[in-house]
Amino acid sequence: MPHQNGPASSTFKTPISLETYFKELRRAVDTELERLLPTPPQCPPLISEIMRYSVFAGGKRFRPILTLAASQAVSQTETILDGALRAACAVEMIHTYSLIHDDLPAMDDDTLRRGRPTAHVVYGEGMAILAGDALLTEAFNLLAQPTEGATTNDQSRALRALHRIAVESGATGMVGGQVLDLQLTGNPVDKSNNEILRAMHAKKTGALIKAAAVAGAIMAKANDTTVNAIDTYATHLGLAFQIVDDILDVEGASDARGKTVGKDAAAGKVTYASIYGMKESRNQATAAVSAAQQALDNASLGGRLSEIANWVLNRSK
Ligand code: GRG
Repeated sequence: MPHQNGPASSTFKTPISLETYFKELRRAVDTELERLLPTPPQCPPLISEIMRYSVFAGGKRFRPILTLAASQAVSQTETILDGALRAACAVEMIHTYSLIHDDLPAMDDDTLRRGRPTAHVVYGEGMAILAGDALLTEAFNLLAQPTEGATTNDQSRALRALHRIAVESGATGMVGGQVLDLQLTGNPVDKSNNEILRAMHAKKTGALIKAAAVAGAIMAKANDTTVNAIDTYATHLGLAFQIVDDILDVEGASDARGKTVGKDAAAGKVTYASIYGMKESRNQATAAVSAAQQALDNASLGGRLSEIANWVLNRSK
């Protein structure tokens, strides 16, 4: 898969399986994250170690893969654009920070994440909080800093992507969703009140997934109509991702998922599974994926985005 700076120019290659495609993109993201994460002597060795401990613990890299796939769908090539790769890494840093903080005793109090003891278990709460803070800040540094050879247009696209990522990550997005989650825990809503459940999930999980896809589209020079189509696709995709996550928390296995399963019910969490049951939850996930596919069809967007939507529905971890 070519990896280049500047406008995309490569042509389609022999199709590879989705699994191989994921593997290749994961490798590209991991290599870039390794290169970009701060190292001593620029920062204390310990913060560099904790950031790497959590980032390289073996996540699926779903969000950065989505960023790259969205940029490829827009550019109509399988080229990995440097700008899209930077946005992909920024999104993964924010996602990892959110997991570190979510696992803290003050929040979900989890001891297992990505198959490893959580950061606060290994390094203590203070250091885990700081590693999360550092990842969040580094994500913003990544897209705000001027890159070699970048034009004014490249920089203004990076700023637009950064703005969108900020809106979807903060109080109006993921942080807001986490607030609703904490407020709702132990105060279950019922079916008649499902708007609250939807709003919580749209913000807590959906917002960053949406930002991931939209940032990829922006970095590939999508026009506003295409950005809106990707936005609609990713909104439905984020909902499906969360519903399936709720299902897997009931049906999945801890070793496959690399995190404690069954915790939602034990903690009195409001989930799709607890309100609708498994069958109706699965129906709703299927409907959300169909709506995501429809958004792609309406905008004649090809590439891997449709396969990714099907993967979300059928994933087991
Ligand atoms: C602390 C501000 C703040 C937000 C936390 C991410 C999050 C918000 C909470 C995590 C709780 C949770 C299980 C949410 C369900 C969806 C989700 C984000 C799952 C984890 O994402 P994956 O499955 O994880 O992509 P990997 O490890 O593969 O990257």
